[in-house]
Amino acid sequence: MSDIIRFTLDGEQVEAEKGMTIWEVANGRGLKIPHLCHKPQDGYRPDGNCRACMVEVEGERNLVASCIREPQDGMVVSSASARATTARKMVMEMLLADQPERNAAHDQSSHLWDMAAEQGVTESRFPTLEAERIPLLDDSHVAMSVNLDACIQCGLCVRACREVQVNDVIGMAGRGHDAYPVFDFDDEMGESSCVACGECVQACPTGALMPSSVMDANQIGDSKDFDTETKSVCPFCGVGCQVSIKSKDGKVKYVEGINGPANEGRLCVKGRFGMDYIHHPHRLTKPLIRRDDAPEKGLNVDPANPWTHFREATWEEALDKAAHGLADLRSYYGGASVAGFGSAKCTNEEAYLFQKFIRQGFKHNNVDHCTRLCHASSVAALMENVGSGAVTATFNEIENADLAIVIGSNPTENHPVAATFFKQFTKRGGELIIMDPRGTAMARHARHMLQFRPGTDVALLNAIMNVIVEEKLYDRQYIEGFTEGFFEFRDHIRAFTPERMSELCGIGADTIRTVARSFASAQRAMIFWGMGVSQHIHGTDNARCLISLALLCGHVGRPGTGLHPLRGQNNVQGASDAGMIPQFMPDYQSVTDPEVRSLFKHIWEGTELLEEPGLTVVEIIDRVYRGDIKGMYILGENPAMSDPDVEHARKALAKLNHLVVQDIFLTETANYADVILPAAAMPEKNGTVTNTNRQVQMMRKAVDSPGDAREDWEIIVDLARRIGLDWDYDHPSQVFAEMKMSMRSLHHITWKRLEQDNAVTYPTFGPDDPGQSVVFADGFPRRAGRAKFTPARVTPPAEVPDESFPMILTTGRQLEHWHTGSMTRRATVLDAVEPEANCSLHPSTLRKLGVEPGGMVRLTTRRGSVDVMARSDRMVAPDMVFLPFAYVEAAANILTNPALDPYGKIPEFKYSAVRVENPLTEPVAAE
Ligand SMILES: Nc1nc2c(c(=O)[nH]1)N[C@H]1C(S)=C(S)[C@@H](COP(=O)(O)OP(=O)(O)OC[C@H]3O[C@@H](n4cnc5c(=O)[nH]c(N)nc54)[C@H](O)[C@@H]3O)O[C@H]1N2
Ligand SMILES: Nc1nc2c(c(=O)[nH]1)N[C@H]1C(S)=C(S)[C@@H](COP(=O)(O)OP(=O)(O)OC[C@H]3O[C@@H](n4cnc5c(=O)[nH]c(N)nc54)[C@H](O)[C@@H]3O)O[C@H]1N2
Ligand SMILES: [Mo]
Repeated sequence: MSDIIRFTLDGEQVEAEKGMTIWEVANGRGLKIPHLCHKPQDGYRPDGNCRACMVEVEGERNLVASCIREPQDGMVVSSASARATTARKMVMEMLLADQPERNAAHDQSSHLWDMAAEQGVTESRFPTLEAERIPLLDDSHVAMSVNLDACIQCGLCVRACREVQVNDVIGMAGRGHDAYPVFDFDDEMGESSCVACGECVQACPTGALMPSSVMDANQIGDSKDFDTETKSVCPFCGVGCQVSIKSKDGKVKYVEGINGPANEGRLCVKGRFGMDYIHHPHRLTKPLIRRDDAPEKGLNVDPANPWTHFREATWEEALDKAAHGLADLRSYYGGASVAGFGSAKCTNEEAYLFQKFIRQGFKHNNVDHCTRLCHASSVAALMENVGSGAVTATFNEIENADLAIVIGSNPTENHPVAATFFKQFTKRGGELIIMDPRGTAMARHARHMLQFRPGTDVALLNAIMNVIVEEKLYDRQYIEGFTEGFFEFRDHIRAFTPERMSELCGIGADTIRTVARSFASAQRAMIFWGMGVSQHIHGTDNARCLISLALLCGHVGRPGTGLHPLRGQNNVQGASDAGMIPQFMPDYQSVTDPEVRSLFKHIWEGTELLEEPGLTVVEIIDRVYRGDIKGMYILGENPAMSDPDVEHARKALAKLNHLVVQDIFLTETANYADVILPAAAMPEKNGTVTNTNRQVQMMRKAVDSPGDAREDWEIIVDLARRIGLDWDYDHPSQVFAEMKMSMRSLHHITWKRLEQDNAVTYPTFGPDDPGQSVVFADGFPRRAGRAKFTPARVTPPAEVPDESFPMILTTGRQLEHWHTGSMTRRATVLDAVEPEANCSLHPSTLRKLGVEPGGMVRLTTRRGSVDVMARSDRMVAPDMVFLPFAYVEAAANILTNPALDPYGKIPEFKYSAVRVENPLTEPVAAE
């Protein structure tokens, strides 16, 4: 049978591919058949329930819904017959009968009214709904307005919530004409378990669900009331969702997801409702210089009233002062007296310029950024054993997998859009295995939830691999063809029996065996991991285990298989690729390699580079503390909040002779600055960013930056000229062109191509290849093309609980807040949803403490103490406390341990010994 169907549509012979609907064929030919219950552009399958798209088929008594009907050979379809058009108009009129008056429509430009207008329908002849049946308006949610009087029961919101985002909050209640969407727990959205992804708002065709930001007091809004629409990339996490930013009069009005390769139209609460941080009155609008009569450095400066500490300056004066301060230190003490922290919140071009600024300007490699606190250990292990630090497969490849492990990662909060794909995978029958000391929202979707003891990843993973080796479940052919070091590894792993490891990690030997067998027998399996793996003094060992596990079973290099450390910041992959790391030049080319240095000497016009690798984030702060480093340039990072043992870091910052901070807000770090340079935020600038999937994407300016704030790259260039570098860039595209000279990953990726396609995955093999979502099918970028098994031993955390500090403190994140809170605590919706510093403890622990949920607890470690509100959470083990690090008033990093992993140089953010007290009574002992 042929896959092409030939039929007649409105008198013309047309062809359709098998599986297409009549509506799709018509739409492809430019015919406009109304449609309401499906959204082809966002990938919502048609439902056939709204009857707005009826057409006539010769020989059939009833009209058919063209959105679900597939044509057959020889069929004669008429979309424009009198019968079809009349019927469609009738449907439209019936729908409109129950709508609010046209001039009171909640969305003046709703898809429904557009569709009606296209058919010449402006009002309805049918009686309107009886007043008592009109559902109430619900403005209980800060971000979304619910006006069910405009609901046409199309069910798109339910599908958005259940099928696309898999949040399962919205359902339909009632029957027939009285069926309306309802929210779980309560009829009010604001009281439900809704996570405010807003997918339903984006899906709703009538204005029944709208972003509150476009509504007036009478619940009238207009989704087309904007003057520019900019396609860009979300500035928050490493998923790299493509967004359409609708703005009016220089302000963001609302944001929608568009069809990027990673997000396929979806967004989370931050991307959709969190962009207004850029309009906060605290934005830096003028360069600031510390006053000569300022109080001592580091006191809390009020961002709204910094005038006792800082004064405004012109750009000329501020740039001169910033640059000369650094250059003077260079001439008195040598280049190594100055170090730089760059930003993963800036573009690739800015990251490249920043590392070049330090390397060329100060002739050393003391340049690093937040990747050090993040996946440095994962990257160390990947470079060592796979030969490349990036993911081997995009997260979307989970579509092709039949099993996935998610370990030490909380994607529903931290990579929420990736999480939607993970949840969909389980709905299709995929086997999800979660390994995490804390229960996560994803656990509900998992086949196995291994809630093991924190810090015992090596024990657990080695036990799993022990089973695979002992039971010979490994993929011998793969191991022979693509790996090295197997025999040593096999001997090493023998000692780690499930029984012995079970005592350490707390997971039963049987469960370990079951999981090992499942992973080994899966056809295609992926491993995703996060900070729970990397942020330990044995983070590199943890990642080595995950790599070995995948190699053992050959789960790399094929569709639906792979290693995927979920990258954190929106551009941490790109910033690392661009060389903002002390041991690597762009594209992970080692500074110790003379050929690499000579390549850059050539590109950077004679610059001699130092072969000694530079210092990492925590090492730099230590040198500052000791007085060896006297000047710093900190771009878009907030170490006074994000570094471990932050009191120490703050003391260090206070000692600097000269600190230049370039940010969009007056951060805790800026409290220590001598000069503060106001930068444009991501939605205010142009450039490329690279997400966790290796997708290089075009970020575009949607609105002007406030006051005199300037794009980061321009500021870096101006500073470079002032420290004597002969730089000449007028546009980020020129920087991108220079990056291509040394970066193979950008082969076949041009600025022009990105402008056109918005995204290209690297590596790409040609101008028409969208890029490789899976790599290493034919071997690895290592010696002889082989990946390596590196055995890992069990190492205890640097600081274990004892009598004085009997519990375990773990730190991390929450859905609504971004890291140090500088952005999200200034985003209206996000701050309203999560306004107060909090920690989470098991209900039994709270009971012992005599603290009610919502009451205060005191957390004390060897480094400091904070008082913070406590929530009751059964997901947290009874001997643990979870504390997010977004809140300055209870800064988690006052408590954390700065001990480092020897390879990745990452601190142990995930494990400190802590004492938890009721500030009103005495300490509690551990279980
Ligand atoms: N909303 C939001 N999203 C974010 C961010 C944000 O600040 N806010 N930040 C972004 C960044 S930069 C990053 S790096 C990512 C981080 O994303 P994740 O890696 O998901 O971040 P965390 O919440 O720090 O920790 C993840 C998990 O590690 C677990 N864990 C703790 N100790 C251990 C252990 O010993 N072993 C194991 N296996 N697990 C453990 C915790 O219980 C937690 O579930 O998120 C990104 N996305
Ligand atoms: N206790 C604890 N500490 C941690 C972690 C943990 O899990 N627990 N996680 C660690 C991890 S994984 C990470 S990645 C780090 C993150 O640590 P940081 O990178 O220091 O944290 P952010 O708050 O993301 O800082 C970004 C800064 O950039 C600014 N910014 C935003 N956009 C722009 C822009 O366009 N231009 C400029 N110039 N500035 C901009 C913001 O205002 C903010 O001050 O924190 C680490 N610290
Ligand atoms: Mo991170």
